[in-house]
Order: sequence, then C-alpha cells, then structure tokens
Amino acid sequence: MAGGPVNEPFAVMGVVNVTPDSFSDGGLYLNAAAAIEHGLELASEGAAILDIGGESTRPGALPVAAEEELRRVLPVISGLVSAGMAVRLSIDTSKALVAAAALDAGATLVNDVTALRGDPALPALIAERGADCCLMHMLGTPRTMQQDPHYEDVVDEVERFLEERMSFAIAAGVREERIMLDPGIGFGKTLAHNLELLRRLEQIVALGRPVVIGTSRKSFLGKLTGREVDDRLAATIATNVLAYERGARVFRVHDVGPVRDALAVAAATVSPQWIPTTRPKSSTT
Ligand code: HH2
Repeated sequence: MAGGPVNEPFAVMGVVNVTPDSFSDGGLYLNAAAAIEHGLELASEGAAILDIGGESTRPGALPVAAEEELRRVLPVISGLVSAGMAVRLSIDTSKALVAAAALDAGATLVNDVTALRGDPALPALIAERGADCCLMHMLGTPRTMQQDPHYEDVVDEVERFLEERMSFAIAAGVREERIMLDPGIGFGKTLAHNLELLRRLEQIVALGRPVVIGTSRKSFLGKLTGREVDDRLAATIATNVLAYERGARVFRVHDVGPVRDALAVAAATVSPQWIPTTRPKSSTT
C-alpha cells in the first residue's frame, strides 16, 4: 500500500479538491483544467496517490448532490488518466454512484470519510470492484462534528470504531488487504483530541492495516501556531514526521513536495535499511 515513486516506505497522497468551499483551497481548482494541472504538478512533486474530491467536509459544510459531485470530479479523473501518470487515483466520496463512475474512469481507491456508514450501496461496490478503501473515523457529521465533541478516551474509542468498521467491510466482501484506516484528524475532535491521537498513534497502527493521516493545514495547527490556513506548512510537516515515526504510512497533504522531502529524511533515519536514491545537483556537506 505504501510505496511512493522511488520505493519509498511511505506514500504521499496529494489533495485535489474540485470544490468551491474546501477549507484551504476552495475555488482554486473548480475548473477541470486547473484541477488536472494541479494534479499533474502534485504528481511531479512525488505524490504516489492523488485524492480527488468534489464535496467539502469542512466543519459546517452542506452536502452536495451526487450529480454535482460527479460533474466536478469525473472530467478531472479522466483527464489525469489520459495524461498517463504513474500515480494511483483515489476518489474522496461517500456516495456509491460517484465511486462507481470514478472507478469506471480509472480510480482504484475509495476514500470514504463516513467509513461505509453513508451509503448502503458502497460496501458491495468496493467489494465487487476489488478497489482499495480508506475507512476514516468521524464523530457526527461535517455539519455538527465540531459542536463540543466528547470522548471518555479518544484513542480507545477511535480504535474500537475502526476495528468495527473494518469487520463490517470484510463481512461485506472487502478483502482485508484492501483496507486502510484513518483516525480522522479534525473530524469531531478538539485540539487535545487531535494531539492525543497523534501521540498514541501506535494504538491505531496496531490494528494491522496501513494508517492514513490527514493533518494538512487543519485548524488545530492554527490554534498551536497562530498561523492562517495558507501558512501552516511547517506545522503540517511536524505532524506528518511524528506520525511516520509512530507508524503511519500514507500522508494526505496539500503541499506534496516539502512533505515528501521531510518524510524521506524521517524514513531514512527511522528505517536505515531504506535510503533515498535522489541525488542533489551540487554537493554540499
Ligand atoms: N480530511 C479532509 C478530507 N478528506 N480524508 C481522509 N481519509 N483523511 C482526512 O484527514 C481527510 C479526508 C479535509 O481536508 P480537505 O479535503 O482539504 O478539505 P475539505 O473537506 O474542506 O475539502
């Protein structure tokens, strides 16, 4: 599952939001040509996966009809496939109708932030197509999730939820080796919950499936640094490196190049049997 362009022991998943209202890049890539160009740029920076989404899940976001979501994402997936890059395409959706068309067009991974609780037709579709899927934890719905989220022990509860969702997916016919798990940073979590999940990420890694982590530019990083959404790259890198060290292997980010560099250094340090093959143009000490 992990494994980027030069057999990296991690995979960077570049975000391509084809939406007017995503929290950090809403409206920038609503036009298909701009979204395709952005996807190609992220691929050239070293993304192993591109995650294409047509519906924002930011706190307070309203649902989008399947037809509109399809209108946004399908030309982008087709355009990226036609460009013939060696990058896997993921569809960020909870709707079977959208996932089916995306898989037909060349996507191979379904990233469902509801962890198969949103559309009863989605589990069978993923099973039949033999697609990979990412199951993510979220408390409530995007409209309500940040209204005073509460847990007895956030890590225990997220772990139990992901274990149950994985069993559900397997019972629906999804092969275990197709499943990735995501603790859902920022989805019904306070700053303290997000930090606790990152601190004890090994507990989620112990479930035995590749762990996806999505901290990129999120508001808890703004709370910690006082920085606006377009100025949170350093904070994003810190969380991704920490998550790698604790066993996460797929990193969903907006800024692929810098995060990939940071992960290459982290991976070479933590797993010395892997060293990157990239050579700089000039040598320095
Ligand atoms: N975060 C977002 C969307 N999808 N999927 C997974 N698996 N994990 C995440 O952490 C995750 C996700 C939110 O980020 P973004 O897509 O940039 O914003 P928006 O939902 O506003 O489009």
